[in-house]
Amino acid sequence: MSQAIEPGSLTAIRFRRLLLTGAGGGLGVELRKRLKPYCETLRVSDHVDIAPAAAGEEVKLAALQDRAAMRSLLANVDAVVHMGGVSVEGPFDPILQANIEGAYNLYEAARIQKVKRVVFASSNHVTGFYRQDEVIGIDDPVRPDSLYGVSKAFGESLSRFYFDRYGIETACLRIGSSFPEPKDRRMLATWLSYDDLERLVIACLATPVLGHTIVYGVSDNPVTWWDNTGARHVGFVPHDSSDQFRAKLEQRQPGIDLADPVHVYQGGGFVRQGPFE
Ligand code: 15L
Repeated sequence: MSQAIEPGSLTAIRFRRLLLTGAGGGLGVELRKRLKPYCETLRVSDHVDIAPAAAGEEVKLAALQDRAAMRSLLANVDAVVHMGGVSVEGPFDPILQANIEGAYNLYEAARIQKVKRVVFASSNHVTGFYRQDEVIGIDDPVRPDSLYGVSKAFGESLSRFYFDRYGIETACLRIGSSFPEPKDRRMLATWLSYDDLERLVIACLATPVLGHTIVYGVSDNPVTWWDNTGARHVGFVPHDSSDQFRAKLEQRQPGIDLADPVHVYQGGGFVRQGPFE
């Protein structure tokens, strides 16, 4: 089923019930609209209030660190798109609760409720301490650039364990910069359009044999640091490119100071945040 996937198209893929966590976050709000056509019921969740249920939706509030709530959240779902958790660098405790304990609770709930596929929002910050003059593949060792990146590396490792031990398939999406358009020159390399985000998530849900895989979430940008060759079985083919924004961003940011680690490492600004204690 890895045919070309057009955003918004009703393909052969149709789930009975999909769960989207983090539905109130930036990408969650976007995916909430976009996943709906692919399922009979979209269960959406967050730990804070989100927009009420529309037709074909169920809203369930649950904190990721609440093990019992997570267990009931995953009941009767075919697959999970896990966008929940802390999505930026910051103090350790919230990251510990949402991204580390939360990931454990999610996978334990998946095991107990017999959910067999998860699309896990990881991040490019798992490998943010590679340099911008390196092109890395999905099997290169992790080099997190932040506590946040470390927590996502934990989620990737945990999901690997749940695949090897219990057969729960996961795609770890090392999402680049998914915004309506790239905001700075770094994002010319890391940008993932919303349409390509949808293509990526649907490809991961639709591919017949997913296994456990890492895939960089990035559009078809001319400059790239990430090689997804090892994840070709997912069938993700990005269509968009950051090139249309290049002139504007180069004009806005004409010089790059290579003495600044922000411009040397793939993780950009994340590499010099903290410490927080
Ligand atoms: C991320 O992981 C963040 O969630 C997002 O806010 C962006 O900062 C992105 O990485 C990025 O690297 O641009």
